[in-house]
Amino acid sequence: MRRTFNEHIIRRVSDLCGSWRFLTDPEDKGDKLGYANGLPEGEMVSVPSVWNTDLGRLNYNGCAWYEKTFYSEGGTLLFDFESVMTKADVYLDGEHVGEHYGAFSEFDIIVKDVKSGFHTLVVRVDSRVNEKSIPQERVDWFNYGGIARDVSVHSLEGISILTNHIKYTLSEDLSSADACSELELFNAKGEKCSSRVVVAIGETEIYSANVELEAYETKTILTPSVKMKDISLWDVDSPVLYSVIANTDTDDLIDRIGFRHIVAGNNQILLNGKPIEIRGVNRHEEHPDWGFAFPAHLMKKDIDLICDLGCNSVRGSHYPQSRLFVDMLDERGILFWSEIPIWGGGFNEKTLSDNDVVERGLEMHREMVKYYYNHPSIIIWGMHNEVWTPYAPVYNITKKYSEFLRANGGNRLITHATLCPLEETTYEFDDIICINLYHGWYYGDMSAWDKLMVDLKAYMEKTGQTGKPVIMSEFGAGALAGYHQHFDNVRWSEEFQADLLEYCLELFHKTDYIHGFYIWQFCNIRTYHKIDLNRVRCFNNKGILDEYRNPKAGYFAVRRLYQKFAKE
Ligand code: ADA
Repeated sequence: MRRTFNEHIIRRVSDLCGSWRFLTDPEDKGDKLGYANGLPEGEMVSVPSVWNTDLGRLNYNGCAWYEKTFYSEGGTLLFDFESVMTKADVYLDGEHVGEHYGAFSEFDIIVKDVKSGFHTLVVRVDSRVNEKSIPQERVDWFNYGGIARDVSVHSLEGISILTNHIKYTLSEDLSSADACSELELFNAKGEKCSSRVVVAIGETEIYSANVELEAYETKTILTPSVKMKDISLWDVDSPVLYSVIANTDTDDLIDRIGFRHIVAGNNQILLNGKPIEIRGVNRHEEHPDWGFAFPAHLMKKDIDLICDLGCNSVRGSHYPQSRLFVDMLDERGILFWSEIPIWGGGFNEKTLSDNDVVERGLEMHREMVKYYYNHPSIIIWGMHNEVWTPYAPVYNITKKYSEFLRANGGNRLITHATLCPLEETTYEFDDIICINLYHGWYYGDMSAWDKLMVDLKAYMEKTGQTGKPVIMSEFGAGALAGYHQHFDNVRWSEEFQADLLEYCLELFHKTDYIHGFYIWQFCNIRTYHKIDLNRVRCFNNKGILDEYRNPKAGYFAVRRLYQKFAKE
């Protein structure tokens, strides 16, 4: 498990990253051939990785098998997978022990009664897309396949802690918090078992009690609230984090929280009671050499660049990004928008009416909340991106997802990114209105932005949304790195992109009901070769950095304005 700190001191955890045997299965016959018991052949690859960045495999889309041998003293084991792209079937010593769908969601699989000795873990990975997939085939990023984030195996003994969400309410003056813990406990023993369970936030013990569970029972406990006085807030200029340690007699789980409050309304976004303007970028967690198996040192570099730009926020477009990255944002006081990969352009009305797809989306929200709940940097949950909201079923989906997030998502703003701001039917479910538009690039000229500022205000009044803060969540233009022009309006030049971004940022910044902006996009990304939107080189070239993080003129234009706005 890659975090910036150790999650366990008591629990025995073995890292399963490193060399795995790997075999592609283009005809999908591995099941019949018994690959689940062990691969007959294969090359050694390094996990985490995606296979498409290997020589000759860029466009391989299908099944592949991974095998790893490991030693365990046995008992109850928990296998933690941070990201398998996209469908995973997991086999232990030939037995199917679990499966998971969804490229960017972490999941774990518990296996009981494992014998002591060497074991073979086999994972069948299927990257193919069908009519029930999230995202759909038509998407503006590359559909990589592989085991893209870390894998580990944990020995669970006695009463074990599966999750620990710290819930708190701040006093009006923000100096104290009523905090409690929602603990998911599991008895890893095949007989009744009891243990003392203790939870502490920093130096303050907020819970200590004996808990008894039946054999293999899972139980969720909401502990009583405890007042914590004189707390330090987590804020952008002072990101104070508290350790959270949960212990049983045989297990532990360590995490961190930050106390902060976010609210939107009355034409402002207030972080810890103070108005804030969001200065952000959209970031894919992708690199041409590693795909989605993104190295830690590059995460730090991305954040250094994001800070250098003068940003105070990142939108994790369009899926949950590594928790390691979010840990780094927690530590550096950068606000984060986390969303699931419902990328509207690929979804037609029929798919959006399909109950399996809707439930799959809900499950992705559940997983996002489960693993990311404690991160203070996450201030926004995104439900979907550019789904065509005038479609009838979208109203119900948005209602369903917003109800789930409101009930379970903690103190966060809920939104979706729309591309039809003047036809929207679902603003009522949002705390902030988020708009993706490409005037001056795909359609319209720059004056269309000025007109939008007027029309949107009128539409919000008409639909009863006045006072809800607006964020411009995507806008931008393609630029080929190194292509320069003296003349105005030469598409694909770095100057064209820089001019468009400057125009937009200055306009949005002076518009009273707009409270933030996320540039599309931080850096170029590799994309789906069939997407019909001028993807020169098969990349989306709207990055203000190229895909290797070299700056274009747009980077310096944005930096000049963001740093200026930050000082105002
Ligand atoms: C959309 C979408 C992005 C990207 C962008 C573009 O707004 O949300 O993922 O595809 O358009 O570059 O066209």
